[in-house]
Amino acid sequence: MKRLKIGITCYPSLGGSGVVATELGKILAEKGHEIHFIAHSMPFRLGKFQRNIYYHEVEVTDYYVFRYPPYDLSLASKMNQVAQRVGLDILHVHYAVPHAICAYLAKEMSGDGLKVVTTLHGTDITVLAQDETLKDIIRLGIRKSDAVTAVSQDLIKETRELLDISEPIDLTYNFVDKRIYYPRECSDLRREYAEPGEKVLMHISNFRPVKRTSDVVDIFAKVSQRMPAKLILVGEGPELPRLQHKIECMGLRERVILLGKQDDVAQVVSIADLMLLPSEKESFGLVALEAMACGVPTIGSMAGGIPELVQHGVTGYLAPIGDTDAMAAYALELLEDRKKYADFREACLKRAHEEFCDEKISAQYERIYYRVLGLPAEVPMTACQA
Ligand code: GMT
Repeated sequence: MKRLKIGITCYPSLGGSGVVATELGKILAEKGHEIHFIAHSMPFRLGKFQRNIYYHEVEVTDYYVFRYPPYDLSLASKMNQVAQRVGLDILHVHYAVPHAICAYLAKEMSGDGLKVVTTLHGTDITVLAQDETLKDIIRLGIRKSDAVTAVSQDLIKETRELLDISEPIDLTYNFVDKRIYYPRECSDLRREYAEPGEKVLMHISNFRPVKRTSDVVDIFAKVSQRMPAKLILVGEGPELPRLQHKIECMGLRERVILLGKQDDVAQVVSIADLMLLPSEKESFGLVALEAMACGVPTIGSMAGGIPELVQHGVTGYLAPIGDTDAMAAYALELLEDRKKYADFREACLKRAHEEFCDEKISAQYERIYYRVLGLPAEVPMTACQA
């Protein structure tokens, strides 16, 4: 099979999409492909040196006539330079705007040999495609890509509805590396945050309004009225100050722990009994998958692609958006029944490690690359072994 040269562009410091793009690049590099990250800063999950991985920083040209220095043009130019210099086969961009448009420009500059794959992650469609000023350019980016993938069936459906797109869109779910995401031994760490007998509920996000973090606190308050519990909040974002005020007002300060941003999510998640994800919009919910892979069930909303990941009554429970009474009742049901909790935990591990493992999903991406290049793809269908 031909070893590919793949350029990857993502938002290097942004949650789920940046994580998926970076982890995919690392896995493809392990498989022998040559990976070139092209971004304004080093993707935060890239970590230490790895064979077959290169990083190209985009520098923005400032000039006195520019009111807004044009990052998008600098990115397109850098993509073109890298493509020509190393002979890229594929530019795989994560997020439609501006990355798909920049890739289109780079392809126009470097020639048709360069193929563009665009992965839609969520708010590039569910929020930005609702904006009339951006709709046409997002549609152009999608139409000019050689292949488009989306991280859930729900996102595919929404893309078609919002943008009137009929071209094929491949489904490529988020994935976890099971060498990293498995139940870690964490009793010492857990003791630092919770007394023996206390349950630990957790929420991880960028605290944007779509995450409905106020619901997280309401669910927790209802649970902690019935059993000793702690809430651990991981991440930072615009809603956090308001949330802290709410926590104070509800007299929950002693029961809520704010960990801020954390890199080693697998370690942190392993101390939780339940993950809470009551989002308004969520194209997939990578954090619920990461929790699942560590044996932690999710209680969440039926938003977007969450039901494609969390099987109601098997690996977690889902309720309508905003129904915090139902979510709290489900949390209590699971936490009060040891046998049921153990069954859910086992189902979580099996599903995450078998259905959403890195080997399986990275092979799907490879097949898409070979397809757009018109090359035979002998990538095995699935190689996951729990
Ligand atoms: O959830 C976020 O706000 C971060 C966001 C992002 O753009 O990185 O995550 C989106 O992409 C992830 C990876 O595909 C998905 O797992 C998240 O569900 C999705 N977030 C939303 O749809 C809100």
